[in-house]
Amino acid sequence: MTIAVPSLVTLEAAALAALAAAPDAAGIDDWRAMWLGRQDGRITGLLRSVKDQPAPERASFGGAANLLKGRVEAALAEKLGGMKSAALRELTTTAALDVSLPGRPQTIGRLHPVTQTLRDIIAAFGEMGFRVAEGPEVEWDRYNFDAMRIPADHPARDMWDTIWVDSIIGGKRDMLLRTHTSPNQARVMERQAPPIRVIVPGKCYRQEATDATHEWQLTQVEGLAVDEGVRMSDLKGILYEFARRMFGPDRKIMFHHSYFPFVEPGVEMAIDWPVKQADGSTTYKWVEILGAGMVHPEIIANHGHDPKKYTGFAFGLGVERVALLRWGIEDIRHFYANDLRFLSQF
Ligand code: FA5
Repeated sequence: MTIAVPSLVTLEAAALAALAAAPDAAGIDDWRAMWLGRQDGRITGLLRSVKDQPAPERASFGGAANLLKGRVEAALAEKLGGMKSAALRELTTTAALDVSLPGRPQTIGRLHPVTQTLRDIIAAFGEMGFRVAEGPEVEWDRYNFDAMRIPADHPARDMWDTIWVDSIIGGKRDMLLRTHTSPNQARVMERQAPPIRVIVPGKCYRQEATDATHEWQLTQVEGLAVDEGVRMSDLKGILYEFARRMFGPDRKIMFHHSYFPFVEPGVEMAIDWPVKQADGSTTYKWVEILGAGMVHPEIIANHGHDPKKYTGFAFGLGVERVALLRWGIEDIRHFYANDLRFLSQF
């Protein structure tokens, strides 16, 4: 069979017209079988007939037939693409699933503001040469109180009323949730000879009524430095440098005398606390952030070191109070209320 070039043009026009008329996917399948089917497809047949052409025309005929097939296949691909986007458009306008709706964003967690503050405190003292030590949250009475010069009948125990663990030895309650990190002064001095320069961060617990600056659970950072020639001025210098790093150079600091049985002399440090009022104004108040002082010589001696040779300072810093002051928060109780609207601001 020989087919003249004008017949090729007619054939192509017929194929394209039939393709354009195919209404849907099933129509396209029928079209494909009729024109490109392996067995009886008309274009397939056309290509098969190349070999039957007279030798001089065979090459040009084959080339024309292949080009025709290529154009028809391109038209098919275009038609299929058009149908796909039409189907998608239809889906986005009529289906219940709105595929144009953005996906749910993944929420990324962050560090709790008290953890952020604790890390900054550790970094500040780390740069001043303090290494980190740890001690137990459930503590023996003898470390929490006795080692700190607070015997059973001492009125200072009232300041640190606490939560006792149900353990009684020799008719006496002997284990508690520690009220402060100070027992670690004794624990560190027992283990290590001077020079000592450590901080001990950790949770503490107190059975007390809560208010804007008091929680029943709190985080403290104990500081302890023991060496030859350690003086009160060293303590003051370290604490002023800490406050400068934490709050910047412009915050006001107050240092005043205080009493703790385990130091002599004892002091407290307070920082000005700006709190925004409902009318837009700001009020300032002093908020105590730490107790401190020179380690009592008796405690140095009781834990294996010569108090004539060594002196030391210690401090106990409240981490939630530092966080409160740093961001101007009006109530310490927000930190543990587990309200993400508050916590995600930091
Ligand atoms: C003590 O706990 C002493 N151990 C501190 C100390 C250490 C003194 C070494 C001398 C030498 P105080 O009870 O004042 O002291 O607590 C220390 C700090 O913990 C306070 O300044 C405050 O910042 C924080 N703090 C105390 N009680 C609470 C509370 N209920 N809620 C939040 N923070 C508190």
